[in-house]
Amino acid sequence: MNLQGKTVLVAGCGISGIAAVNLLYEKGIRTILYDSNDKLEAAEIAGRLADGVQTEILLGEMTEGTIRRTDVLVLSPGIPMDLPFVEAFRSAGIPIIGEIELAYLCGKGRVIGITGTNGKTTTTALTGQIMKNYFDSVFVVGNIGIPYTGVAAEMTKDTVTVAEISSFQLETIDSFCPQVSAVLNVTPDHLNRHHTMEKYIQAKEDIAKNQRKDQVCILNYDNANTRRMAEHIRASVLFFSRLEKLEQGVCLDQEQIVYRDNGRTEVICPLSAMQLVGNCNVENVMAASAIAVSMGVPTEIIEKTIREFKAVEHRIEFVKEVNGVRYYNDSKGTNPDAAIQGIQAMDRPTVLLAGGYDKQSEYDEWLKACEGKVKALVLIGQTREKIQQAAMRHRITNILLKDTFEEAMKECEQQAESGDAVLLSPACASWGMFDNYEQRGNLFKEYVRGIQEHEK
Ligand code: UMA
Repeated sequence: MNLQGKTVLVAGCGISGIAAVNLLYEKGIRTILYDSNDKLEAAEIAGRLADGVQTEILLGEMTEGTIRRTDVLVLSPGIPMDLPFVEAFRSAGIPIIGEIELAYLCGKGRVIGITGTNGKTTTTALTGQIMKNYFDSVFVVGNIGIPYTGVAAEMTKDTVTVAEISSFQLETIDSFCPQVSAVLNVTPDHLNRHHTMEKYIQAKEDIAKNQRKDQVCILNYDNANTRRMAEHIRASVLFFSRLEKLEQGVCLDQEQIVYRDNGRTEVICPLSAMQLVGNCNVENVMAASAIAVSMGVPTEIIEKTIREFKAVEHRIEFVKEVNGVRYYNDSKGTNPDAAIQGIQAMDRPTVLLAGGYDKQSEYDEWLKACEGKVKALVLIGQTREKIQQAAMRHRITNILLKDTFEEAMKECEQQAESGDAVLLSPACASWGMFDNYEQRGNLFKEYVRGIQEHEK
């Protein structure tokens, strides 16, 4: 798609939209920056653009006139494709792409695209670190919190870009074609946005839709949804499995992560050398290893990076022990499946702080994993009553509903005794009470760091 001489409307004034406008301006392309939230201040938005960048800023209702002036619509990931204003652009025959597609069109070099319901951020961060330890020019971008468009202009043909890509972002790709793609797992999430599980799985599978035979797609053999994808994908599939010994792929052999290639076994790393904990992280490390092997990175570099790599922020992150209580921040546990991993990683009675924005998730599996381990369940946000109802079916009786995060934290502190854990693992998105999960996790950590030791 050639954007020269066109007018591009960038929808969404979050970090993606701002980065997209900066990139387009640098390329000499006229932009309109639009946000449906009319409470935003145009001057404040302009202040977030790079120095000297000029754009028209429009807020509130979309008008016919603006649609007529637009040649291409670039959507931020948080904007669903089925909103009436997006429909209006589609009916007018205006091409719609996402911020990832725009960055891909403007960027250079080889791309690694990583998606999946859970583990994306850890796998992307670890893969990025492995690449940085081997290649000279590496960017780590995408859903991890760094807009891809923000760095696309700096790329060269030798650059390796490691991109974490959400299902939201995959809805609006067109020609995006990674050298290596990975789908880590697919379990129910974001069903309010994608409406059905089939559509959600399809969005994830689309990461590989443009890949050719000489490119690679890494899939999780242990997850039925991702294993099935191998039947439709054109790229060469490389599986990883924590549960099965594969003939071809990355798997476990005598407590070691190994790469097996037609009967030849190459040891990548002993499990005991990993600093990351939990089965979910064994899978993330396997996926990153499979990606690295596919990119031609030597095993020694992969092993060294795995040994040195620590947990990413907000993912079962140990914060502090105070008054004998261990506090863990798993704010990135934004869906029930991720939150199952959070509770499974606890080895002591746990006060669990959960609840938030309603993504129409089902909570039973997660609450089943909480049975016998959660001594108090403190709930906040839009989903608190729904979770309370479900929790009662799972013999969780000590349930406390709180209006604010601060009140919830006070309650957690009171409920926990020496030898317990307090875990923030909400099973829900943060929206409604916070801007994002990072803000929620940072507030948790701030509160915990302020808790005083009792007099002994
Ligand atoms: N907006 C509209 N109309 C709408 C909806 C939103 O105008 O109907 C506007 C909002 O008023 C706001 C802007 O869009 O001003 C926000 O855009 P955005 O929601 O796309 O957020 P960004 O700040 O651009 O951040 C996005 C991703 N956010 C979402 O997918 C919701 C970030 O992922 C990502 O890190 C960033 O791009 C860089 O690529 C966050 C996320 O929560 C971490 N992702 C979900 C997840 O991980 O589960 C998918």
